[in-house]
Amino acid sequence: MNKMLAFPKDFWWGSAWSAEQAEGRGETGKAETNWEHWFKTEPNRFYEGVGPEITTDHIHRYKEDIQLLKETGHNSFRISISWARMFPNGGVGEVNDKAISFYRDVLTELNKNDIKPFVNLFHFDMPYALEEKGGWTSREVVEAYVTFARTCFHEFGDLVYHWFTFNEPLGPILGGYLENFHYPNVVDFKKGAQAAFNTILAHAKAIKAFKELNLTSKIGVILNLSPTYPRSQNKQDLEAASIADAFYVRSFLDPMVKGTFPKKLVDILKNYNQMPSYEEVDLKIIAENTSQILGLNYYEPRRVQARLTKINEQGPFLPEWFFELHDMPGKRMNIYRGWEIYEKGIYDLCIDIRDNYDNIEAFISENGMGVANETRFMNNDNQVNDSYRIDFIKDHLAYVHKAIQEGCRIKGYHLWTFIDCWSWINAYKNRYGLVSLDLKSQERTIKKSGEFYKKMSLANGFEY
Ligand code: BGP
Repeated sequence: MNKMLAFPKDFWWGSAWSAEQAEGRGETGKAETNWEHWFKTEPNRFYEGVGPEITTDHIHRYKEDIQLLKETGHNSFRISISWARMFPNGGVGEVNDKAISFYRDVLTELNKNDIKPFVNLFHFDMPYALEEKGGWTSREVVEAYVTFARTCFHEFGDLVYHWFTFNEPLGPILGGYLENFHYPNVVDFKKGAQAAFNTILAHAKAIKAFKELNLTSKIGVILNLSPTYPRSQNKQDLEAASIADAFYVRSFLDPMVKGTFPKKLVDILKNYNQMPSYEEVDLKIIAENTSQILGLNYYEPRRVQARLTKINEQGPFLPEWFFELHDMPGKRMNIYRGWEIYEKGIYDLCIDIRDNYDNIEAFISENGMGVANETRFMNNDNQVNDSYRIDFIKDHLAYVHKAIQEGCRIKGYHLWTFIDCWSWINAYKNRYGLVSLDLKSQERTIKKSGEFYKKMSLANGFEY
């Protein structure tokens, strides 16, 4: 028999998206972003040649959209603030009054509707002029980011519930400096390590600036943390998994939450001459300014085995010198996105945070299922009958519920995403929303999952 899974009082039911993926250019003035620039120079990299200018057009429709947030049961919602909109002169200089008005309007409207605004500062997009200066490898960019952050705290601090410095800081490092799915798309580990270090420093400096303002909200970071599973319990596989975990999980989690760097990772970087440059004072700033709240993005696990094939150590240094990904037979896939579906991963992740990170206050900040050609599942009323997404949400939430029962401080669940929105490189291929979007008419229609989400939020739980 089904039983009711009830969540703690005031649980945050919501979803997330980002400025570049949802807003559209609008008329406020905005610097060219790294993504806009990349699209201009290499449009063929983007699915069906669709770039970031074709969006959900939230900038013109935010009032209507906030009503849809209500209708889909949101009591909280994460947006990001566009750095390029706030500082249209290449990310520095005069702040843009029109951008301030736009974001203040959105945040006021959210509060008026009892939807707690969660605001993130960096979600992959930066003014292209700063990217040209070296992006995150440049100290100048770190300082420009801290000015951007301080300006946002100052202008919007009275309207924001919780702040986040970065969304998935690993993404731009992996994609930009190792794996070719993010600007500047080069293969250069050492540059990537420098960009990662500077990102961690920027996070700490933004927290320092935040604390100086004595706001009542909290500030933290949103990390994509795929739990790492070894193929077997043999020594070589365990060691391979532990190295992969150091590169991809502890690399940001440790410094951004604990203020320290994982020894295993530092030792490898030293041995292979891949250390970034830094000053002693940076380490002090990082140690003293850690996250007060942690967002957990979870999509799929990372399965790892010891290297079977020998690596050419003459080529550029790569984390994969030390492990291989393991293609586990029988794993369940979301074939559209090519990601494994493994619900228990979300539970293992929560337990890791409980046991190894002082049980810091946390929430699931992204989790979701991207599906191609969703119009296939439309009924006669143009409504997408996405029962697969409802099952996906329930199966993951059941594990979140179990983690909470076992003492994890998980305060909410945010789905990726609200209305189908543009995605990095994949454009509109995979749809994730609770609300579907007709790209031509811009018409929004609540999917079955949106109706379910409202019911679940009102009941503060669901039958399972
Ligand atoms: C996360 C990002 C989101 C979103 C999501 C879905 O990593 O924070 O911005 O895009 O993944 O991924 P994708 O759009 O690539 O399918």
